[in-house]
Amino acid sequence: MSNFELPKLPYEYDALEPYIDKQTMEIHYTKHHQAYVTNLNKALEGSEGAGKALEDIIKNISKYPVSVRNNGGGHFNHSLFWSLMKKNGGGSPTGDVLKEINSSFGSFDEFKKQFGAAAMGRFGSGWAWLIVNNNKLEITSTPNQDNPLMDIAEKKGSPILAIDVWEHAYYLKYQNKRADYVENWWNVVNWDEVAKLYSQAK
Ligand code: MN3
Repeated sequence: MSNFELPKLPYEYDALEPYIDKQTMEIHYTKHHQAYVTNLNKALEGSEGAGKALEDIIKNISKYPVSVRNNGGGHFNHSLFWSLMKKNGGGSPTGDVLKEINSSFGSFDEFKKQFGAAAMGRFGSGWAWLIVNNNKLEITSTPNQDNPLMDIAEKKGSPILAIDVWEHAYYLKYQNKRADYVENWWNVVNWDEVAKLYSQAK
């Protein structure tokens, strides 16, 4: 019996205003993320994967049906995404993360440009990622609810930063203007969480 649950949102629905509006946040969390959780549990019911840890399922996703890939990815990605944002977030990373961004991409501004380009370049629905791969930082993007931990990923690594570029993540406030959403999103990034994930991944 699989009983994955919606994790508690670490802030109020309006905490990321004005960059991410309350209504988008509430629908994204209570409807979209909840549906991934519900459908993941359904997809795993009575199967060999029932009872396994989510990360274990994700890392071996090629062995599972597409419903587990889509909904397991959706649950994993959104759980991570919520933690990567916070009220009064934004600014610049510090310490090891900043050092590594500077040495990998030249500067924080250049990193933002390349990460933004990955977010903009993902056609249709998907995600852009900053990952640690063999101790090095890399930017990648995935379609749908795939992620870089999946064994089917083009570029694999441990994600330490992610942006959801599905239209449901921004359409109510930004309509077709994904670039404005991506630009504003930097104001809510939780760099403390990125630093924590980085220290665990390297
Ligand atoms: Mn989403």
